[in-house]
Amino acid sequence: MSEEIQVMDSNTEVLLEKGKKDGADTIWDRKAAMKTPCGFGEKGICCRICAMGPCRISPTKDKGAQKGLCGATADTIVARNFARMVAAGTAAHSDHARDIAHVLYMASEDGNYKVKDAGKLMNLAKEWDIKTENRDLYDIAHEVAETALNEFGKPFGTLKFLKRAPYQRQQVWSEQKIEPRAIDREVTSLMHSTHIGCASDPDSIFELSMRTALSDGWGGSMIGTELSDILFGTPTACATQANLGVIEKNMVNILLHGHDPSFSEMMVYASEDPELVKLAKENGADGINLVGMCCTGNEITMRHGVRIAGNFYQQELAIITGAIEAAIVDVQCIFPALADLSDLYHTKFIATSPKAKITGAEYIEFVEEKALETCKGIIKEAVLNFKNRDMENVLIPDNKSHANVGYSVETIIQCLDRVVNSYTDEFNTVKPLADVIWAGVLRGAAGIVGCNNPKVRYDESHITIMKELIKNDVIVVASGCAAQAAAKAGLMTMEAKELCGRGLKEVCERVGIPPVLHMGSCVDISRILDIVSRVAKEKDLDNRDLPVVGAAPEWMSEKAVAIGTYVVASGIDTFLGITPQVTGSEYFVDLLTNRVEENVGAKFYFEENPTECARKILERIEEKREKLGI
Ligand code: WCC
Ligand code: FE2
Repeated sequence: MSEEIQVMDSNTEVLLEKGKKDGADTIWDRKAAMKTPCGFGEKGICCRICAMGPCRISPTKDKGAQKGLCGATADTIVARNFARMVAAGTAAHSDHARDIAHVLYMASEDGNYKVKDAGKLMNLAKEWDIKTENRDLYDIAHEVAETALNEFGKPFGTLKFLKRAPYQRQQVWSEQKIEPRAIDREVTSLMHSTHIGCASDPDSIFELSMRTALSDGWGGSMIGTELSDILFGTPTACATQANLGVIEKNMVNILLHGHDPSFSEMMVYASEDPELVKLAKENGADGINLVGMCCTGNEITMRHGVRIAGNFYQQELAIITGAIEAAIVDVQCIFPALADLSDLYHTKFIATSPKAKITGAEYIEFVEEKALETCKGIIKEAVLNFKNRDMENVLIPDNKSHANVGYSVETIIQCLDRVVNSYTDEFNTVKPLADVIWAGVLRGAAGIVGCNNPKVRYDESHITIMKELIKNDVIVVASGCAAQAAAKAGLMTMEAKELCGRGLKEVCERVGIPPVLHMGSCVDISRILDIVSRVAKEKDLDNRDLPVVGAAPEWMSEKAVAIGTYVVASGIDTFLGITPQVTGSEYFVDLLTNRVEENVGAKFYFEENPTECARKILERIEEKREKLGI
């Protein structure tokens, strides 16, 4: 397998070489041009919240400025900067979810958007006390959508999904006063508290950050996942392929990159339109090849098996192949650099969201009311662009791996049902999973998520940690760009069981699953919260008691800061492979990596060395097992 990583690397090298020849400017060039990052920013001690500054706190104690003009210390400034990352991350996930809720609100029997998973809709309606008997399916859908939309701004009460957590966890939240109320309220409130002259107590700022982050994990993200499943179908196990080799030489290649499945789903349908396929053939191509990147890639591979071109760091490399007719994006994780890069090739770079207009990109607004029509128009542009491709300047690496994806909680439970002893056990529960963990066949579970970050070698931290864990009988669930790293490295195949310890290997064989399970996009980390909570409830325990961890080995985005914070606040230790910009305050570092455990039963670990990180994860898992006496 390590050979595979090297092959992946050589692909990257080859494309970078080509890029250089073509005059491309990539993230690696820009990183080199950036030289040493700003030391104050890196430590989180630059404050530009008001216009008296920017104020920079001297990193050396007793020398230079120790306070900003208002008197804010490094502890306050670091905490506020961290909090504002949480607020932005929560806003991004949740605003995505709000759009999905609006789409569910407009769904109809004869419209572009329909309810695909009526069972899931009914379950959610019941959970939310919405009447279902003798009611039209779409009436119910609309009321569910409206209820979800109210979660963003309701004036009273706390978020509905909090009740999905084990009651012990709900108690922790209540005691700590971090139960999130309405989602928008938490984001707004945190922005208010971190305004000049408001909160300065770092402990309090972090508590408020946890409350806001929880409104992401158990609010926005969970709404995003649930409603997407209702609209587009709950993912089921399916086969796909991953890596740049999925780009096809003789096809119209359309790269879909971004996040919102109401857009990408419609693109999948539109790409199957016989008229457009015919047009592609008339233009000399063999057909239309849709490939995905980042979370959009995850959404459409989970539900349709659409192949994954790559993860975050590969967005430029895909265009450098010279074989992408159109790179189409909506929101989040899109390099503005793609505009200039596309200009070097025939690639059309098309932005579609009013929330993310991009300088230099063509703009075709995606309007949900005319979803299919808009998508067909966009695909037509791509098809007509095929003739402009310079065939001489195409380089598609052939590397691609097989992967089995689509492991929603429902699908995992279905797989587990295969091993249920029907005389003694119940179907449709996570009990078999809890049982194998308790028996020690599996030592525990790890959720490995997040981005790529040029501070470390792409995908290497993800893969090193995953391989080390599965070797030691820790099952891995993955989402986001970490999941795509696993897919590319072949860790999502059935054959990957050969890399596992004896226990996990047996589980993979008997349950028929790969050792690393693709659970979806970044908002789908809510699925991970869901399954962990189900296991905890099965054993009448809190999440904090379970031998499970979260890890974001190569994270970079504000969304990841929100995620890490809600995972910790949910009672699950979180290992960060990139140290966040907080080291300017020893006090705040100690809070995140130590003291917070007293309050919520979990903490952050910062560990940049992946082998060491895996070792610490295993150690922590064993510690939890020991406490449980298992
Ligand atoms: Ni989620 Fe990170 Fe990928 Fe973007 S798509 S790059 S936040 S992991
Ligand atoms: Fe994402």
